[in-house]
Amino acid sequence: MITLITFAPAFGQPAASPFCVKAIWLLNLSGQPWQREDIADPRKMPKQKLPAIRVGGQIIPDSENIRQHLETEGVDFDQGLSDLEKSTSHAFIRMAEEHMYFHIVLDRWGDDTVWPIIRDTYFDTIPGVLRGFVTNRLRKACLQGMDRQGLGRFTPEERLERLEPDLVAITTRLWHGPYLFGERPTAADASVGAMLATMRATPGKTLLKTRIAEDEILCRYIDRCINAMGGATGAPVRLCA
Ligand SMILES: N[C@@H](CCC(=O)N[C@@H](CS)C(=O)NCC(=O)O)C(=O)O
Repeated sequence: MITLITFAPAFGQPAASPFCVKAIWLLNLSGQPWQREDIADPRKMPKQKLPAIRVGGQIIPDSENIRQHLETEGVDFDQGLSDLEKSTSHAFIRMAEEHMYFHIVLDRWGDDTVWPIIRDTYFDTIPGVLRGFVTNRLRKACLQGMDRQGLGRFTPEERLERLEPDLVAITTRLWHGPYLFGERPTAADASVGAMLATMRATPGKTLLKTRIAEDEILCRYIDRCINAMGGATGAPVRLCA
């Protein structure tokens, strides 16, 4: 059986990380039996990140590689999509994972009102006296990374403005169907839906969280994704052939 190595549930989501949520949703869509193993420290993982899966004694890191593994096992996440739709799907996934994701990082790690809640949720296994010291270093490194990436130099208002066209692109597709590519969730929904759900689940009242939480179309889409692909428990459901 596949074991998903993931961060623990947080803020009503099946995992703290949107990439772990995506992996959970892909596993649920695949119909394959799987179990989860929650860990707090990813440093022993091949890419020092989560998610990863353990399968047949091998560890496969990265949600994209997890998707590829499931596809080599015969799962078709994009069943019925044309080549044109598949190329658009690819672009949407990259938009979600290489742009929208960084807005989540800054919202959670950069906002002084949100950070204490994040710290005490993500790092609750670190004893109180050490927690501040360890997490201050981690936060500083994270925000330095975001500064180099560039988005960290934007104000929250500028970030929201930068994100808006992504949200418009998603909403435009949702005018045409319940999921990004029609009547059934596909791989793109696992990525895009997981990012939006994570934005909405962020504690506190940041500009980004409020923007998503007050958007009826996006909220209904997030709820559809959660209902179709696993919900807060990550309980497996069968949707793919
Ligand atoms: N490209 C990776 C990204 C995974 C990723 O960024 N995971 C983050 C959590 S959202 C992580 O494990 N961070 C821990 C760290 O960098 O120390 C995927 O698709 O799985």
